[in-house]
Amino acid sequence: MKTRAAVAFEAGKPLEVTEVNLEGPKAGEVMVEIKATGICHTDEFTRSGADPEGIFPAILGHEGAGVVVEVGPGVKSLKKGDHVIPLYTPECRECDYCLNPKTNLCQAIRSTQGQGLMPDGTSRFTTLDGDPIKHYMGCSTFSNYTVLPEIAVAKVREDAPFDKICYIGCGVTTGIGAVINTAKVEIGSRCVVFGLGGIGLNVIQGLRLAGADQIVGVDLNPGKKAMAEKFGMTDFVNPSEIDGDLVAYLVNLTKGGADYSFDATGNVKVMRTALECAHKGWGESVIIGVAPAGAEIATRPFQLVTGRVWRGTAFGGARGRTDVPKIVDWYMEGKIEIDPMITHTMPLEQINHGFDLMHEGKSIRAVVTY
Ligand code: NAD
Ligand code: AHE
Ligand code: ZN
Repeated sequence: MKTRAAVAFEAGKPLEVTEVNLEGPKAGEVMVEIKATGICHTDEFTRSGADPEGIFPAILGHEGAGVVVEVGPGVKSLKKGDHVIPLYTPECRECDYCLNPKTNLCQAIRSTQGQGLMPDGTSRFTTLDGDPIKHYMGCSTFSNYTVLPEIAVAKVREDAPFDKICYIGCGVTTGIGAVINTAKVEIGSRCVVFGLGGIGLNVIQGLRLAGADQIVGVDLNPGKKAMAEKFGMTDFVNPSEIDGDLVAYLVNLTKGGADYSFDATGNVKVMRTALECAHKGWGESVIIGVAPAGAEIATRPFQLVTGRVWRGTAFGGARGRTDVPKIVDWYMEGKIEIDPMITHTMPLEQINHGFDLMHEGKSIRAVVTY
């Protein structure tokens, strides 16, 4: 069949909205009509050419929601008409990783996924001239229709609005999960969040849920302050307005250092600051941001010798098929908020405008609806 998609033909170039061919689902796969997709900074990271795993041409997008329209042979857990969220971190429930409670990083299809292919080593997308187009993060939600492995699909309730719950496919789950699953923040904690974008705001919302006493937000863009306050930020710090050492300033503000700090910028210098503002003896710093090819983190080993812990999280430590439906329930029950963070909604034809808004610091989440 043919479908409309925004194709990344070359690194650093705008996406091209065009018709492409999509083959039907093979064994263990389903076809999903994507109804809405968010634009995450990771899509921009790959579009820009900074992603060491970036492959072109590809159909990007990994923060979607939609409806199953066809199931391939052998699919057991999904049927036509199911409402679903695609998962870039699948959950096969069988691999060594899924069987180990210490991780959510199912590896069942990671190697083909990283090559932009379905688990059988082929792509379902081609141009109208028949040239191959790669999948992205196993999702390719910047296409109106896409094909996904069954293990990379979370079934969700049918009364939840697609144009809001698409955000649970990455940003909401990553931010809240970093707090609840990865850091396991305790009531009364003092915390610092670097980067108040689509991920950082959800870290803040997670910290409020977890009962943190102090939630310091750090961002170079003062325009992010009001929204972060709405979600629970208690103190705002703009590094460009601080005289002297930012680490010392934050340690003083948190009365000795953060119990937990989070990087949601992808900047390795910020990651160092986040680690070093953590409390001596017990402070933990969680890296969420994704850094460009060649970038490396550094600190003095003494920072770790003296009790700080440096760790990272992917998809907020969530096991998608199990946890994503629960997060959709939290949203529908009013336990978490999503709507105010979706600052812009647009048709696929305007997707490049969504990327511009991210660059200009004007959006939290831009969502494309089909
Ligand atoms: P975003 O563009 O919405 O937000 C980034 C924020 O960081 C912006 O508000 C920006 O002003 C701020 N910022 C940039 N440089 C800064 C600096 N030096 N100091 C302070 N603030 C600074 O991006 P997002 O969608 O929230 O994504 C954030 C990061 O998280 C990206 O690197 C993205 O790739 C990554 N990410 C990781 C995961 C994961 O599973 N680990 C999931 C989603 C996103
Ligand atoms: N391809 C990049 C890595 C990108 C990365 O770390 N992705 C996160 C999800 S970001 C979602 O917005 C992730 O899930 N990582 C675990 C994994 O297996 O990719 C690179 O640097 O090579
Ligand atoms: Zn993302």
